[in-house]
Amino acid sequence: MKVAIIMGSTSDWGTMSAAAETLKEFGVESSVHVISAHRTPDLAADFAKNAKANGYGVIIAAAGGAAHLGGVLASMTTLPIIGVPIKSKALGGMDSLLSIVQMPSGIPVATMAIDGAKNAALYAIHILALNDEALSAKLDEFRRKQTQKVLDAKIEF
Ligand code: RP5
Repeated sequence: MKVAIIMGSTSDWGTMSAAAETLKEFGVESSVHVISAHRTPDLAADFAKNAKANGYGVIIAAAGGAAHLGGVLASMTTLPIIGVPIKSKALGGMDSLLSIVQMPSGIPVATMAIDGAKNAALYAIHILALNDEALSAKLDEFRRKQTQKVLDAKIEF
């Protein structure tokens, strides 16, 4: 299954390219879309309603400011939505974070850290790995290498 990376603006790509890179490293097919909940609401609805039928398994939704993109998409699909709050100019991303994390009961959106693009991709991979043993093995190997890197770290002083 594919992962959709949806961003509210092209200006989010500098942050979200890390998600695309991580998915690529794991061999997970993804596509990137600029869809805004407020600037292109019809497109947002169309994408969410057809995402499952179009072969997507997870949607990553990144937005800044009043970041309602993830919630809007989640209202129209039962695919898991992973929200990435983009660091905003005015409030440093706190507005984005709170807009995503405080979803009212009934329509969940998994919320990553501010600018947490890489973890969004990893979380999507975790979800897809539930039904994909080869992908699950890749995650194990990723963790093994990550652990080894910490164990090998030397502090020079
Ligand atoms: C949101 O507004 C986008 O997700 C972006 O993070 C923020 C600013 O967008 P631009 O004004 O840069 O297009 O919709």
